[in-house]
This record gives sequence, C-alpha cells and structure tokens, in this order.
Amino acid sequence: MQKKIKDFMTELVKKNPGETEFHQAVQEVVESVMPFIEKNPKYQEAKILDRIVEPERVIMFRVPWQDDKGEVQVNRGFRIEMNSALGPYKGGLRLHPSVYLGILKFLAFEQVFKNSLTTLPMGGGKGGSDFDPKGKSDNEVMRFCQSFMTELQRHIGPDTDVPAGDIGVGGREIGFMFGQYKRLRNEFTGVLTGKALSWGGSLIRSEATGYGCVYFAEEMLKTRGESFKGKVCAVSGSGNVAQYTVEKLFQLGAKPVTLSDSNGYIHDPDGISEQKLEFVMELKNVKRGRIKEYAAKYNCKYVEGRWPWEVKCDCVFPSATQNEIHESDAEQLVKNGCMLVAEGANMPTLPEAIKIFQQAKILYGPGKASNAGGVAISGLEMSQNSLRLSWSREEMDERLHDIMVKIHDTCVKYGKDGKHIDYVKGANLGGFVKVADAMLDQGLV
Ligand code: NDP
Ligand code: 2IT
Repeated sequence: MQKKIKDFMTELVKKNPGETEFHQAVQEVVESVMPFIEKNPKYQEAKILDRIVEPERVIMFRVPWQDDKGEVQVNRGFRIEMNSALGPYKGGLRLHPSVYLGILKFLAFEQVFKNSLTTLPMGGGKGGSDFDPKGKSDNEVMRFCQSFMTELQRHIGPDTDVPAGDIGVGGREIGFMFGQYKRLRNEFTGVLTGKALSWGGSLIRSEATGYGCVYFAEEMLKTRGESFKGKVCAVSGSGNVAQYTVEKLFQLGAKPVTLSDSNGYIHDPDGISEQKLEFVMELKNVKRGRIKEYAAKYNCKYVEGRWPWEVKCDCVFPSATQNEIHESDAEQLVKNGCMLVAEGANMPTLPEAIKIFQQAKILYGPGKASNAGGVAISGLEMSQNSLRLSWSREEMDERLHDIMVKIHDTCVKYGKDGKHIDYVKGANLGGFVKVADAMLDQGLV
C-alpha cells in the first residue's frame, strides 16, 4: 500500500512540478482512499484516482488595470475547473499576493470533496489572482475586479461555474464583479454567491463558514459528552471566517480569546464579547485596519509576528490560511491540554502536525468537513436564485445546522475505528465515494 501511494505521488509531483500545496492536499486524500480503491477494482480499472487529480480545465489570463496614479498594473488571473461530476463548478476566488497555480489547485481539489460532503449538487473549482488588495483604494479594487471579470465572464455562468469569496474577496469585491458580469452579459443571474441581500444574496451566507465550523465542532465535542460551556478557544485570522466563529463560540458559552492577522495576534483573556466583535468588524471590514488596534482599545496583549497557538486553550479554530499550524505548535497545543481542533481555513495544519493531533487522539476536524458550511449556504443561495425567492434567517440557520450534523455523520460513518473517529479518513472517503461513483456513471469524461 505504502509503495502504491509513493509511486502515485512520485508521478503526480513529476507531472505538477513546484505545486507543493497541491501535492500536500493530494497526498492526504490518496492516503485515505487508496486502501478503499484497492478493495474496489471498478475504481482502479476506470483510473478514477488519476482522473480526479487532473483538473477538467485550467484557465489563466492577464488582468491589466490602472492604479490611482494612472500607472498600468498587470496581474495574473486563474480559474481552476476541477470536477463537474456532481454539479456546476463551485468555489471561491482568492485575491492574495501568494496566489499561484499550486495554491489554487490545492483549493480546487479540496473543494471537490468538500462540496460532495455538503449533500448539495455542486462540482468543485477555485480561482483568483496574485493581486494584493491591501492598501488599495476602493476605486483601484473596482478597476481590478472589472478587468478580472471582463475575462472570467466568458468561462462562468449559473449552470456552468459559480464563484464566490475567499481570502481578500468579500461583499465589496463580489459587488464589483457581479456589476461587471451583468453589464457585459446583460443578464441578472445567480452567477456569483455571497451577494448582498438586496440583489440576490442569501441570509446567513456571511455567517455560514464560521457558524458552520462551530456547529461541526459542537458535534465533535458531543462524541465525548462535552459542550462549549466555559471552553477557552483560540481563533486565528480576523476576517470573515474568524469573525463569525468568534460570534457563535460566544453565543454557545465558550470564551474566544484570540484573533490574528498577518502581522500578529491579540490575546484577550477576558474573552471577545459581541460588543468587542462589533469593533473588530468595523475595524476589519470598513476601516480595513490592523488587529493590533484591538489591543490598544481593550488594553490586552498583542504579539507581533506570531500565531496564537502558544496561548493555553481547550479548543482551536485556525481560520486564516494554509499551513499555519506547524509540528511544534501541535506539540505545544497538546501539551497545554487542547482537546479539539476545527479548521475554518483550508489545509491550515501541516501533515506532521496532523499526525501529532491524531496520535494524541484529540478531536481533529479537517477543513473540507468543518468549513463546508460556507459553500453549503452558497449552494442554497443558488437554489434561492433559481426559485427567485429568499428563505428566512431562521430557516437558513436551521438548514446550515442540519447540513453540518449530516457532514459529521458522514465522517463518523466512514472514519469510525473502534471508539475513535478518524475525521480525516471519514471526510476524504465520504467525499470521494460520491464523486467517484458519479464519474463512473458518466463514462470516460
Ligand atoms: P479574509 O480575507 O476575510 O480573512 C483572512 C484573514 O486571515 C485575515 O485576518 C488575514 O490577515 C489572515 N491571513 C490571510 N493570509 C495570511 C497569511 N498568509 N498569514 C497570516 N495571516 C493571513 O478571508 P476568509 O476569512 O474568507 O478566509 C480565511 C480562511 O478560510 C481561508 O483559508 C479560506 O480559504 C477559508 N475559507 C473561507 C470561506 C469563506 O466562505 N469565506 C469558506 C471556507 C473556507 P491580513 O488581513 O493581514 O491579510
Ligand atoms: O473554501 C470555500 O469553501 C470557500 N471559499 C467558499 C466557496 C463558495 O463557493 O462559497
């Protein structure tokens, strides 16, 4: 088995040189599904694994735009249309200077399994650009988004490919992109999700990833007869996912004590209350300031250039970016008595760190299961757009909760090993089987 996995990975690395994040994401899935494929020759004969790691289509394009000084800027745009076995390609757009093919392919690959887990009819995709929104004016962001969509529009559509937000893409960017799509195509359709409520958006979409992650974690805690009451929680990031993770944790009686950005983290031992969170939302979503300002306002500790994993806590919610929890962080977290990790971000934990969590038998929920609430509500935004109706906040929250419980059930079904639940295996296998079977049904495509 180990040799089969190694041979497969050697071939993949050779075929996709330099795409280290993509290699990492594939390795994890292959380790989970290879034993299953070995036992089921129909997947082997159809070369499902070789096909599933190859995007159906990769689009790369030039994005020229003019900055406020009138200078010409050129960025690179991407859309990875990874797999459409279960529905139209679906997944976010990331705007961050680190963006390149390897990052977007890892994200698109993960998205395929995540979307399958949601139970909704969505294929997987991801896109974005190496554009850095930090320090740009609203007008610069608008000109970039318009140029980006001028090319992207010819590849997407409500029944083809439906992008949404990710790092650096929130309500403002979705608005600019939607406006440009509508202008070029003369169509008001559900081509993007994460839209504002007055023009086709869904209630609970903003909250969905963070709330969903906490709902999933609550199910994990229940397997040990535990609840969030009084649990000290470390959260990283301070963007969309982190904000609503903190909100739900607070509502469920936990005490979220940290937030971070790319400069450092704050530690507020008194807990981040609803009122303090309002300050964070204004700071991050409107003023676009740094998290350091929280420490000044609420007189707590700010640690420059570090992640919050050194803070003693019961539960952690990595909600910033990939590879933010290293082996030494995992060791320290386990030593400090941490009992649960639920990933709001995509692939935030390095493989060596995952091993440490698994060996310590703490509850470890991988992103493709625990952060699937965002895309799940995106899927329901698509349904509402098709119906030209909108469902109530209560209904959306209930559906989100229900979907996260179902994803947890799937992880248990495929990942239960005696008393222990291997959520990595459960999520990978649970996501894989549906996609693989649909690929078999649809012939050699
Ligand atoms: P936002 O852009 O709203 O926030 C990102 C946050 O993470 C910011 O605080 C940012 O700090 C920090 N961050 C980003 N990159 C880095 C980095 N390289 N090093 C340190 N800090 C960093 O993004 P989201 O909250 O939407 O996304 C966060 C994570 O959740 C991502 O992994 C994303 O893929 C994942 N996710 C998002 C979903 C969604 O619906 N939005 C759904 C599922 C997963 P700074 O401002 O300094 O850059
Ligand atoms: O990683 C993710 O699941 C997202 N960024 C959300 C994708 C979506 O289409 O809502």
